[in-house]
Amino acid sequence: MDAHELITRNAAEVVTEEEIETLADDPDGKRAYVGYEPSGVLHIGHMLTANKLIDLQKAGFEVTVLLADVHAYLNDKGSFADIRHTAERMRDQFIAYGLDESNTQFVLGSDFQLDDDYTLDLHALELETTLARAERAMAEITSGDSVKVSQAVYPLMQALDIPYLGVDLAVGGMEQRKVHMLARDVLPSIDREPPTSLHTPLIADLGTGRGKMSSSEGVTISMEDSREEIEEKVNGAYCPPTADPDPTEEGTDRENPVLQVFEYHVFPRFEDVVVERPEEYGGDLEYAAYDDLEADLESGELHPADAKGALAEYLDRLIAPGREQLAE
Ligand code: IYR
Repeated sequence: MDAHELITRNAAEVVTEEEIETLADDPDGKRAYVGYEPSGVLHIGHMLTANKLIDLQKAGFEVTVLLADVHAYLNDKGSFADIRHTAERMRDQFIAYGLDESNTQFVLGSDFQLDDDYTLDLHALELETTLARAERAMAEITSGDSVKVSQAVYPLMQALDIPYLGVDLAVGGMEQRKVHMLARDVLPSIDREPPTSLHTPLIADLGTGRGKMSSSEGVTISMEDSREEIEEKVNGAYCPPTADPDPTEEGTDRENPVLQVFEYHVFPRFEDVVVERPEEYGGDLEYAAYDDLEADLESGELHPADAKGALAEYLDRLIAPGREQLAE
């Protein structure tokens, strides 16, 4: 796989394609980052962008993980001391998950976001941005009904992180896209380059195939799950024998989360995926590419129950190192 393919595979969008091509052609010195609000333990949402960071490392990027403690504080995730503690635990889990330690820089937001220069630049961006625009940028990041001033400051700090970390590429889930668009618009006002960004798709809730999988509601997979819990969650997952279930007039309102997890979590991390089956049901199936597995599920060659059995096995393999790390 060439650098461009590694960078863009499984991305929902890149902004812009031309800028990504230039980065792909750049042989060295390129840097990418993702920021995470430290809260709870690593879950499947964090793992999706971490997979992209692993792709980017293979494509020659140096990677920064921002443990965004100040952002978590602004987003009402608890006391600053507790958030700090969670950030330390998260770092170890990312390494256990497979980020190349020699090529990953972990940075705490509070290491630079409280500096004088940063604060003055932040105030300059505040002058450039309407409250309505900041609020729109946060629509898919916060759930609270009443907007606090802290939530208006938050996206401007996220924009400012990009030049302060000196990165060429900002990575995040699709829910981050409006913050990155805001960054493109406002950073030139303080003589900074508009940043390039890449967004990963949102995965539907495992139980229903609707909405988005998150740790706060519905069924998700986290580093704390035991093998048995993973099996239970995957066995209960919504998995019709098609990738495109329940099309309605307005479009498709349900996804097949089992297939999505195969596509975005399993295939990027394993060369071959084996679905074990007893001889009497046709024996094991082996897949080198996601599309073949999807086609077999649609044709009926692969039964959803067998697909789920394999999914639980591979998820367990991905999670086991982090689970062991947490137990230490
Ligand atoms: N908004 C992210 C956290 C975050 C991301 C980046 I990229 C930053 O520079 C700072 C914070 C979230 O929703 O988790």
